[in-house]
Amino acid sequence: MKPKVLVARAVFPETLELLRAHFHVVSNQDDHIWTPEELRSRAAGMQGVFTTGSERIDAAILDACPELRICANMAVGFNNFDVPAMTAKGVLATNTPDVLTETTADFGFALMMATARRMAESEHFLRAGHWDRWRFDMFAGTEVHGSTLGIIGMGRIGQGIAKRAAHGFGMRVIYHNRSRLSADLESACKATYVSKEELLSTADHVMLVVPYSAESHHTIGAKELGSMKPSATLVNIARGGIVDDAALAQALASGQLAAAGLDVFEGEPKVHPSLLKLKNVVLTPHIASATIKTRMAMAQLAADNLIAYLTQGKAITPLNPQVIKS
Ligand code: 8YV
Repeated sequence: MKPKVLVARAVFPETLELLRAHFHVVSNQDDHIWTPEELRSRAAGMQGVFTTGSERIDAAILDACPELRICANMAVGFNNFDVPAMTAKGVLATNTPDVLTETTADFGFALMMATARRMAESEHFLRAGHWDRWRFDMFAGTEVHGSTLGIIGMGRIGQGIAKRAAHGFGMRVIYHNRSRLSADLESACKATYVSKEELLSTADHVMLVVPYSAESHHTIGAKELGSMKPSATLVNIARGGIVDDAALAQALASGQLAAAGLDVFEGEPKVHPSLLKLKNVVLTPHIASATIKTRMAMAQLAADNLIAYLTQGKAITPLNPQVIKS
């Protein structure tokens, strides 16, 4: 009998077709947002679950689904997985690294440019019919080329952004990371390691690409915002919760910080109401990896992990490889 797999959100028809060739598939093609209880009852009896970053896999669902063997996340971030609990229950966790690196780096860079050069604010102004003349300082923003970019979180995506900045825009790149990169990687990225304090006080643009964890919660709060240059911009393409959004809204409203670009939010899809009222913030709905090609590659990799594990006991991108029996 074919193993049973739950696809927890709507996905590409091609992904479902591929999964159906190997599994008995129950899918949520109507894209209902299930409560944790609904997810639990639908996952009961399944051997695999295809998740996105929105579905939480924790001890409660693992207890309710003793037959579960793998959860394949269509995301590189996996803060929706309680990996230690999964490991304890012998459930494999997989994610989708690499396939989204360059696309996400493109978006981070684009969001920084849109923020610094006030693209969203000026577009709204034009559409609202307010443009009646040229002015010497109209939507004058902050320089990008030749300025200093500070990257917090120098994994694959951070490195992709550093290369774009240093090689394409002649920016000076400084970074802070839990561990320092090798000399080879630092030279490929033309990036200099500095303390978080030095980064915040020196950078003209700060980019957050750090994974979410209890440790990285509110990496940027009121204190950190207070140590940034008033002319600086802040971009978050990492995860909601890395920034204290209420403190950020206050800093943007008071002129303590020039502008921000946010693709992720605390408690998304809800957005802090104060942020919605501000002009000096560019807001996008968690789309940094959203090109058709990249999203298809992410879906394919999640599906391939399910197929490899449930049909051959192997995995392509395991997060807890220790559960795989040799
Ligand atoms: C996903 C992301 O689109 O990969 C990640 O970690 O944040 C995005 O690329 C999102 O998590 C939905 O799965």
